[in-house]
Amino acid sequence: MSRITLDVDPFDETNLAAPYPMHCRLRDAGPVVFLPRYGVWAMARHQEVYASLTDHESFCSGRGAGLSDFHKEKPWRPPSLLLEADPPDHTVMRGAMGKVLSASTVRGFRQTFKAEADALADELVARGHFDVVTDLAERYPLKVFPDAVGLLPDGRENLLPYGALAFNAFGPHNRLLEQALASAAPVQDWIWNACQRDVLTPGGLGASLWQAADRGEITTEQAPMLVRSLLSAGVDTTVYAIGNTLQALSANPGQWAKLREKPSLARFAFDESLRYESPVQTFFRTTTRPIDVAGVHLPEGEKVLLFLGAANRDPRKWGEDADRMDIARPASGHVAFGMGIHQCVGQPIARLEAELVLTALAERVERLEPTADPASKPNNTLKGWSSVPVRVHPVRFH
Ligand code: OVP
Repeated sequence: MSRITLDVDPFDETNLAAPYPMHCRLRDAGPVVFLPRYGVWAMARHQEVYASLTDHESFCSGRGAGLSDFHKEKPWRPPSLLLEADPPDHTVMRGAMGKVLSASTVRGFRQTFKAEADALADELVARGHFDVVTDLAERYPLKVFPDAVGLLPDGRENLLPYGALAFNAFGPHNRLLEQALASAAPVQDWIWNACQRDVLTPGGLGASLWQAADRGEITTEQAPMLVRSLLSAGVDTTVYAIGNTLQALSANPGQWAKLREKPSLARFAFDESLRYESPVQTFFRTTTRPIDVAGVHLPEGEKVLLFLGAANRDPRKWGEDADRMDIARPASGHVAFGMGIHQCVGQPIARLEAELVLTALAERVERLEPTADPASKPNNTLKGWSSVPVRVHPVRFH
């Protein structure tokens, strides 16, 4: 079968802010299409995205999870030992990180994370109106996660700019990346310092990674790199995820009502939100060998752009109402956390944060009403909002 090409720019700011019409074009054009603008291939249907994510032998991560091919260009920072690595090296790092972020460790955070969620919900409901993004989705993870890692209180304002940089850097060298790079040097220096053993609080996730080095499971060079992964992947992702979930629920009052009725649906509501508006929209892989995809030939060494956010709205997988948010829908099988050996290792902590925030609000808020249109936050990889103003109608007898 011959190559289908499509002249779209997925990293153009209009498409980043409103990607869904472009997703539809990409999916309908074919199972795999060539984007001449960047010289890369793209997959936007669930079937092919899922198949590529679970075939790490043919679609590797070691040449970068962004547009840049690490065989051809120098990476903007030393590559992540997790995200930008392949077996067998990746396997060892994943083992160490998986142990540190295990379900049992994360269970230990529940009490403190819940107290913070409840206190914040009390404060915001008492206020009557607030911004879902700046007052909640940014504040909550920025408190509980750095505490869990064991960061000192000073300098935490560097975390969001660093995340914005890391996620813009997966895209092309456009205005967004330029802006993020402009003041990046002190931010990068602060982050690297925060990864060192002597500044991490005992008992935190960061210290646990250093203990893995003491036990010889990883090296003392690898330990700070894995702490860096926590700080790169653990903040913005949860900020966007919580923001997107509450934006979608405020725009769909019927869905909020369902959650109100049964707050134990919080975890399902979160999965459906991740499907409906995926915080991480795209990642790249690189072909390790010539490979046929649905009858189309891809050479070795080609970048392939995987549209996680489009796969999660593919009507071929989800049915004709794929664009509707429905917290009662079985959303499992979404690829918002990826799939296969690289599937999000921080899921337990992300899910805990979301569950506690959603439950705290669902218990206290009868109605979550938008008071203005949400403003989108442009990023080459992340889809989300910079501002989502709402008014809350409190439950009478909470
Ligand atoms: C969403 C991710 C994102 C950015 C950085 C890293 C991981 C890392 O390992 O540094 S996964």
